[in-house]
Amino acid sequence: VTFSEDNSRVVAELPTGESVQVLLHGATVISWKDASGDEKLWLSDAAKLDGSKAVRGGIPVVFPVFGTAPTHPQTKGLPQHGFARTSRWEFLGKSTSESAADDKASASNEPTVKLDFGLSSGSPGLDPVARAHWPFRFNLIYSVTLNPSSLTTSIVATNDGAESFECQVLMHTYLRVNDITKVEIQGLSNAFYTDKVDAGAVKTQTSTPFTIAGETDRVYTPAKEEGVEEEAAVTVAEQGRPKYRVTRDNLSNVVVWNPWTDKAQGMADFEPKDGFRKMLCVEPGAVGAWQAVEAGDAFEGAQTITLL
Ligand code: TA6
Repeated sequence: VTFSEDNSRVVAELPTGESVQVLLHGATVISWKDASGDEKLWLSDAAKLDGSKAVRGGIPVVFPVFGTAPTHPQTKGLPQHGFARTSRWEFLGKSTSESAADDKASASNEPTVKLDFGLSSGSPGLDPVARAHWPFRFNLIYSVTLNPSSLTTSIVATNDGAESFECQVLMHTYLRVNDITKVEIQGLSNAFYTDKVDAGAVKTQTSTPFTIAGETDRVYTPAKEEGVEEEAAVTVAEQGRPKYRVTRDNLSNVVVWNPWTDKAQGMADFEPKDGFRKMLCVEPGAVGAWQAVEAGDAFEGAQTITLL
């Protein structure tokens, strides 16, 4: 694994050629490439990478609130999507397994690199809005794990204080696609969703194939298959060929978002303006309900995006 770190980002490349780039601002994954250098994440040409605002693209980390919660006493003072994506995280280190020798233990036999990032109530880089409006003692560990076929991002949110807090967690992944009009989203049929375009109406995903032909902003709560522990997978196919499989661990919701023309027009950092044709947000999260974290306890959640 080749590895480089400067004061703004961490870059890691596997011996097989895959790479990942993580900005310390927001611990935002801003690039994930396969062995041929093909970029898997969408990043706006006008994305701010200087820490002045949340990154438009890649995988912003949403914590402790998804959207805004004006009637929620603990988080009503926070900006949209909370403060994790606008704080400067610390790089805690990396662990790799790259040669077959190392892999004797793991059956995968694949080179892997894991990058760990931390943010806590005591972090110098914590967005001041957190101290002012969310005065809980917390610690976040965010891990980014790359192997030749997948990228996993996981978060552990620990309550280091004496009083419990409630939080929401989401990984706001901007997947790159070639042409959104040729994309189909599979695995959500019959799933309930709250439609944020249609003023929060609760609906059931019935139209199959699920394609995107306009502004789409839906919070899904996919049903768990009878007796099956893990969450149902969501597959993104393009021109009939499966491209990404998104699996979730302890994240019961999936947000599907595409801003389409007007919303893209309205975002200053969304460039090019027709870039919505090249992206689809599939966002695993725990956002349908508040996750209570008791003193000393932790909430853990993860997503894995597998290249198909
Ligand atoms: O994830 C969907 C969403 O909540 C949309 O409603 C839209 O607001 C999007 O997030 C982007 O939010 P941002 O604060 O990054 O502009």
